[in-house]
Amino acid sequence: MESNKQAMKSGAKLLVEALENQHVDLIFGYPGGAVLPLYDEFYKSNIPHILTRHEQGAVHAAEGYARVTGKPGVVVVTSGPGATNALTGIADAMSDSIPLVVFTGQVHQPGIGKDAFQEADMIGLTTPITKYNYQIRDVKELPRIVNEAFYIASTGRKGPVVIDIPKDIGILTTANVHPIDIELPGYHPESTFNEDQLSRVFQLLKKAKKPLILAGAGIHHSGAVEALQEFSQYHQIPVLTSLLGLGSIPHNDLLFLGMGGMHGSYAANMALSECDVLLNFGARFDDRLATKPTEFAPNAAIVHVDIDPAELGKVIQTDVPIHGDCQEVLTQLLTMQKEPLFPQAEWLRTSQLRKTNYPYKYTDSTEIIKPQKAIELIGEITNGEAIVTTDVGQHQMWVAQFYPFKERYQLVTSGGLGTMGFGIPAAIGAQFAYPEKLVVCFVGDGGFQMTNQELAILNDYQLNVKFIILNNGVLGMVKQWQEKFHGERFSHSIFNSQPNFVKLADAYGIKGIQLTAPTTLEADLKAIFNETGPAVIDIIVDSNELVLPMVAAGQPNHCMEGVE
Ligand SMILES: Cc1ncc(C[n+]2csc(CCOP(=O)(O)OP(=O)(O)O)c2C)c(N)n1
Repeated sequence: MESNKQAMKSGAKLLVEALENQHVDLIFGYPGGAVLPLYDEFYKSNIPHILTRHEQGAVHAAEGYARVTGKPGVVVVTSGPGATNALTGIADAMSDSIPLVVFTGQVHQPGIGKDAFQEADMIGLTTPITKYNYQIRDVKELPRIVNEAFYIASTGRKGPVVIDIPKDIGILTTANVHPIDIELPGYHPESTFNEDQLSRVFQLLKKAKKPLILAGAGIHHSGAVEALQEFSQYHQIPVLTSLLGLGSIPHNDLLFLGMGGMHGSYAANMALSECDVLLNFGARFDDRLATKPTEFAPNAAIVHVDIDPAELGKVIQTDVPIHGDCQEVLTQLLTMQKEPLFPQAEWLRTSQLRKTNYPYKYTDSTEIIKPQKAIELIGEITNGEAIVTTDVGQHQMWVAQFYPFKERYQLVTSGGLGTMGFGIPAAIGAQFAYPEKLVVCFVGDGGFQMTNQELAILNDYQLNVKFIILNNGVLGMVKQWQEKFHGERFSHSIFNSQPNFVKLADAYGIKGIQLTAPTTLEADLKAIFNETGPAVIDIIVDSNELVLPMVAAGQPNHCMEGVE
């Protein structure tokens, strides 16, 4: 006799099925008591799971994966300390609008709120640093919640979603799953712009003598790179980017003026202070870019396109606020355009001349390796085609200035939160996403010591990641600020000793090498990059080097120090 009884399934089984439905092809995580039922099910599943060595590493690795694919990264951590270790990565993803779905374990339901072993209030802790969060209280809800979480993480302004799963939910079984259609009445991720607003953009551009485009991360997130390039090309409008917008236009494109802001190029910052129309596509006027909001682009009518309406007018008064996905807006602008709007060449010529006459520069030396030189050489050796991850500090800014980015998603860096410890695990995540590509991670000697335990994964999987430690023996960016703004009182920014990074690499089963000679640097780097597989390259660099130009915090963009 045929039975029409549905099979009973545990919460853990339902979770794996829900992940399969979402085509999840990788999980980063770290087990523990509260998630053991889930891990038991992972054991039987075909979805690969990467065991990181710390939960912070798991989240940054998932971010690396998400930042180069655009797909949500998936993380599983246990309750209490496992979950709190994940907070930095979650906040990092929130700050840069990176799609993540993070499953945190929770104590069993009767123990919640009773200080049970390894309990932490993940809803309370993650509410300000997630796009949304859930705690599952009924096993039947699990498939719907997982589907919603993926939808929320990857639509509109992307971001991290946390799902807190009490241990008993993983074990409890059910035959009946609640309907899983997504119904989120309060959630409207779609664009709401209209044609009148776009007509206003053309009206402004028609009158403009000095139009300028600012390309932010929204260009990458929405897949608008081609549309941006076509639009700027057609009308011959110069483009600057934010840090996270790098790669939206190739570094050697004549229209590209460089990155703007605190350590941006002279050409980009001068263009910002002189333009008469500024079209901002998907940048959030961060204070590292809009260094003095009250004097930002003072002569310009400002158009701001953003998928998050809360961004419009948040920092800078905007003449034409457009709530929209950058790709949709640019595509529509392309269909509406008639004649090229900007046939006069004076503004473009001035901007380009500034780019040629005032490039990022440094004084090379035969005595000591200059960090900028190392980055330049690696840019040449990799033909500007590596996926580049950075940590946070001076090296991050030099990479932004000197690595010749060409493409969407090529730079993986912690922009908004500025998280040291990000670079190593993010490189690992990016490499899992694109095993055939070379990944180069630039990291300072400070940041390297925050998450270097993740090197263990390199040995497990023989990933093709080259870690470049730009080793200046100091917390370079902190020391730079102390030099400029704290009377050269280098309070706790100089390391008394450093581990032997080559031996450390060796301990993790990875090739390690130290480079100290400027004269053989190029040949040494070529030899290392000729071999595939992981390597840690400890480059001893000048500790007195500054990141220039520099606009001091609170100064307007044109007040750049270090431009000659
Ligand atoms: C987790 C964390 N702690 C502290 C800081 C503050 N901070 C910003 S840059 C920096 C120095 C980084 O030094 P290093 O990693 O050696 O890189 P460098 O600046 O020398 O290139 C510090 C401490 C931070 N961004 N993140």
